[in-house]
Amino acid sequence: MVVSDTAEKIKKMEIRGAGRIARAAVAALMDHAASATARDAASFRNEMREAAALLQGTRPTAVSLPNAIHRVMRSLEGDTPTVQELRDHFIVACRNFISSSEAAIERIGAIGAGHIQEGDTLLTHCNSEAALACLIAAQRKGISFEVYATEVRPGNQGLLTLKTLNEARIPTIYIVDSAVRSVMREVDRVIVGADAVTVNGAVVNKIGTSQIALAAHERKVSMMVAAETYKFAPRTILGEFIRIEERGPEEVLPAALAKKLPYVRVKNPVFDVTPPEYIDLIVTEEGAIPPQMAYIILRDYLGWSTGDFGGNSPGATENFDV
Ligand code: RI2
Repeated sequence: MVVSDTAEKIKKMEIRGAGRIARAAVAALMDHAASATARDAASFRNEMREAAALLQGTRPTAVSLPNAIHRVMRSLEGDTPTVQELRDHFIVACRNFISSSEAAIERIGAIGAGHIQEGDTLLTHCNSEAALACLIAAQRKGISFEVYATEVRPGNQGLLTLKTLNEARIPTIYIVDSAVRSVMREVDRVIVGADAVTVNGAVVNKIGTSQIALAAHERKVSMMVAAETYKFAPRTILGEFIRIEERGPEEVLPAALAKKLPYVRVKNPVFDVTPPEYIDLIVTEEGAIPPQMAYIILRDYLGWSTGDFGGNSPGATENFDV
């Protein structure tokens, strides 16, 4: 797909979910590389940087997006004599990212399923392929359980979750977002995805997640997060915050109605931050960790340290919006 089309679809949330947008962006860069017209390595790198910047600017919160772009853009570093070699190298890096991202979901599913027990009642929020992979893998292991799935105002991503759970024949109860605390007494564990994980183990996920975590904490219900390691945010090592995306008011209040209410204004933050104290476990493809181990993932598995942020390499990290 053309880069600008993919960028538009990510912006409009026709392509959504932190993992999916990362793979879609990398797939678009791969197509772009295949059809790039540049005749020398320097212009090829520039062409790819422009495309990467367009994709990276689409949604500010999901760290999977800049992390994925950075990972493939890194393959353009070094001395590669011809455009063809550079292109081949880049395409291999893109394919590797996409397949490792898919393998991570499988692995998270297998690890997460080990934390689901016979007869459990779970609760999930929004539509996370990593969280759903855990539920589907548990179902395949023959464990019986049921799931509360939230509606997820204003985007209604809960409907996507219902469809997936129904296809997997997992008994599911659909609730409005505000019913979470009422049903928490029946819940054994909460499982959600993540758009970003900070160095101190805080989890940024769909708005409402932190309220769910509070309600779970109150009743000592276990809170599990399923997240690929490329959702861990390197620049939080420097103390930077994750920018929380705010989307348009019309997603919450129809424009025609808003016109009749001149004293009313809408605030529409689409993510919130759950502090590590309210999280029991983060299931990654490298294993299930307590949130306090997030720094170890960034340092030992992803190889980031505070000294990594000064350079101006292709896919430069200075554009990371985290
Ligand atoms: P996976 C989604 O964001 C949700 O917040 C979801 O929990 C998270 O990405 C992770 O999803 P949005 O794109 O990567 O719906 O696990 O705003 O699919």
